[in-house]
Amino acid sequence: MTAAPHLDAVIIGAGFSGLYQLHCLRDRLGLSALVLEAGDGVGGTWYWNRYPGARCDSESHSYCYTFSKELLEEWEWTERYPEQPEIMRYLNHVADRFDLKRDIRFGTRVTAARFDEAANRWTVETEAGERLTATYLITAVGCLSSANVPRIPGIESFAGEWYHTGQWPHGGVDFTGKRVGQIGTGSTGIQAVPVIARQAKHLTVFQRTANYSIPAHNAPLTPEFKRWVKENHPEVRRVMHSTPNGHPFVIEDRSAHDVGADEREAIYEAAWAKGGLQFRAAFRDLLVDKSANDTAAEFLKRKIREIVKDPKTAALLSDIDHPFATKRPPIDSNYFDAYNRDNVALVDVRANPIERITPSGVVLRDGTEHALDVIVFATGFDAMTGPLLNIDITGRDGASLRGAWKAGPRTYLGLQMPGFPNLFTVTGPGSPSVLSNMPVAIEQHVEWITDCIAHLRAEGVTRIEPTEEAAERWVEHVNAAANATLLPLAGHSWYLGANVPGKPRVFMPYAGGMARYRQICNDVAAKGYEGFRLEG
Ligand code: NA7
Repeated sequence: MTAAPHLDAVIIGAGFSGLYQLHCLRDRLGLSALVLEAGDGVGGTWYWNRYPGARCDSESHSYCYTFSKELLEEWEWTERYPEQPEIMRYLNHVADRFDLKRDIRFGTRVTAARFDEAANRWTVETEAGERLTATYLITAVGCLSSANVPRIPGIESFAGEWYHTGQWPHGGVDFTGKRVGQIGTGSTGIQAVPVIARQAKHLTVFQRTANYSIPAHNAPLTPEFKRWVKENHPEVRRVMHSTPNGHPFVIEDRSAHDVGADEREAIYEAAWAKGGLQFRAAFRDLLVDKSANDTAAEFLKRKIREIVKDPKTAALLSDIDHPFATKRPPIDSNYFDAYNRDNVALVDVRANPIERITPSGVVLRDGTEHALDVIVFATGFDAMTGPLLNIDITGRDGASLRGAWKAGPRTYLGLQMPGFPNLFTVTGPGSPSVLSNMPVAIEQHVEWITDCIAHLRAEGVTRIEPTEEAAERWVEHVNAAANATLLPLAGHSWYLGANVPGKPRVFMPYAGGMARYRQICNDVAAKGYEGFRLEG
């Protein structure tokens, strides 16, 4: 038997994280590195999420890499929020510009990874049965890449077509003349509804949890703005690095209680008119003080009632059971307006859940049947842990990651796990990840991992893994950071794993803020990788 090919590093995933990680390890450190990617192209989450209306909620000038001045200067976004095809063009441009594709193996799904203690290396196995070994294994698998299709009885009997938004057919779906049912009203569902409604004969939206949404006010970028971005990218980057969410705007340093009712209303109106995630930054205490949050929640619920003409539909859409922004706040392009169309109907599946799917449609608990030609599952993801646990990862002493995370993810800094030496997770659970503008979180992780590996090699260290105590303390800190906010009040959010039956309820992302997190990671490195055990 010939020995498995050996590399310094294997990276799993060719999205934002994997591409930059490859560039850093190969072109900065001179290591041999290979990316294994299940898709047939780069893009990660964006490669798969091709549903109608798929668009990023971060503003385009902040949804990009900042490591290369030349890249910042040559790339030009067209709209305020980049649409999926434009993000794909961007990532392909990056991959080509830095000549990354020659070290990416597409169509290659990693199924298992095992740490070989004697050889001090990882053996990675692919679906095709191929084996590779690597000194460092870096997962760049994304946080929202494992589609959650609810197990509704009878789904296999459905005579029409059904699709999950995160596994959308590359050729698109033609809804013309079709009766479409969409399950789910998260960020994805809210983007898809108006677009599907324009094409379908009829759209029925099955809503379990009503959601807030802020208008995106998407529009082409003006030449003046594009020029401003090019001239000011160091400043844009500085702001993104200074804020808790990694966005290019600062959170106003005022409480919702510092101003009178009229002034507060005017502030919310201005934020609504501006649109986007920036609404959340109108006051500093919206995510920590329930009564402050109530003022925003009331404003947004009122807006829904003003937009939606049918009072029953408006009441259902505005009957929101969680504080504003405690679930990921969607932003939209005419979502609520879509319910004013004659061909769109809203069905409450909180009071009357979906019981089964038949060959001809969806049946609710009370026996009501909705005849459908197409079902769209905008039902989200087995977030953060799902993509990692889909790989059968075995660390030291034969311990599996699935076993180690039985009660929920345990990491140190969201970067490493005790018992899994030389395995790094980009934007893993316990890091700011989904609470941050992703490219900011990704660049920080990739750069930290790269510096760490450079340090290990310079010092002749062959193994790095966190101590149990460091992971324990970090998990406590992640919990404390979440509990200092209102975020845990949304008991059914995917941040808590509550959207997947049987998944442990643990608040997964680090809510202490990206800027603070960056400082913690820098301090850990400056103190000789405090909390990690370095051997060799
Ligand atoms: P989300 O935010 O998890 O939304 C999923 C939606 O699907 C949400 O409304 C769920 O209701 C609903 N859902 C899930 N399962 C069911 C069943 N069985 N029946 C009815 N409704 C169901 O996923 P998205 O894709 O929208 O967004 C994910 C992230 O991508 C987003 O936050 C951005 O960061 C980008 P629930 O609220 O659980 O009651």
